[in-house]
Amino acid sequence: MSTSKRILDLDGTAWQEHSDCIRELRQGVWTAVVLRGLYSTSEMETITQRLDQIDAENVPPQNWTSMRFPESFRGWFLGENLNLLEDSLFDYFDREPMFSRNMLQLFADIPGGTDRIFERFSKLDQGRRYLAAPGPDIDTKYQFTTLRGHAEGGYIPIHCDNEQAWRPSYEHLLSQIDENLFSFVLMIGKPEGGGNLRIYNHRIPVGQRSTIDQARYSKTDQAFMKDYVEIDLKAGDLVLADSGSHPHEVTKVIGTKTRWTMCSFMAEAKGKHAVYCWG
Ligand SMILES: O=C(O)CCC(=O)C(=O)O
Ligand SMILES: [Fe+2]
Repeated sequence: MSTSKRILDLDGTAWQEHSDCIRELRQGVWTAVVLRGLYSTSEMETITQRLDQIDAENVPPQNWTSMRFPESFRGWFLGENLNLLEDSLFDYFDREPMFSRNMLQLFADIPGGTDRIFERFSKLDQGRRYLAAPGPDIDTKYQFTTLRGHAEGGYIPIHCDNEQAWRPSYEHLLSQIDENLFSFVLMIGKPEGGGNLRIYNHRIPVGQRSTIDQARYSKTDQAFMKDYVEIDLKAGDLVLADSGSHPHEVTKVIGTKTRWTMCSFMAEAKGKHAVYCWG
């Protein structure tokens, strides 16, 4: 089936008819589920202004930890991306409370704040709870998301998120979760052009790859490169993607407006009672 037929695009209250669509996404029925207008344009304008303001100060703000994508991607994070962390996760969990406070403050006057996202997911996943993945010690947890900025010319090259599970920083998390990762992207600030999530119509199930090299090699198979869909999100729209198994990328940002997104990786908890999130 073509990829565009495997995108579930839900406007308005249509999501109410799909209380099982995230399980379907995990099972490969859908490549992606799009939730239109989860936040209003004006709510996202407010957040964009705050993020641009943080950026304009041109020094990593004292209270936010920030990281950079590899230089050529022209992107950066507020909060810490697990994929780019060292295996020891030194101090990472100590910084989580500050990250959560910053997120609360950023969304302070937006009704429901970021809980709006996880409450909606819960309703689309038969009531399963969505929460930050628990850390190795009692009372610790993973940072539940990251905010990302991409400047003009910024992009993310083709990859599958399941590859990330080979990184040493996942050692503890992997003992808590099912092996198939999925993710969401909320468009906060839409660039003038480009910056679309492009998903290829090709699924590489977890069991099919036993090493990161195999995963990388499969991306060089040109057969699937012409068959893809680009998800065009407006500010306030969100996409859930089977990004663990589907090769995907972010197309180059056009124009000087920063592409601002919020993005979490997710997986079912072992035991399947909940879904764990991290940034
Ligand atoms: O920003 C996006 O649209 C996708 C991000 C992504 O693929 C990733 O961070 O793994
Ligand atoms: Fe990804």
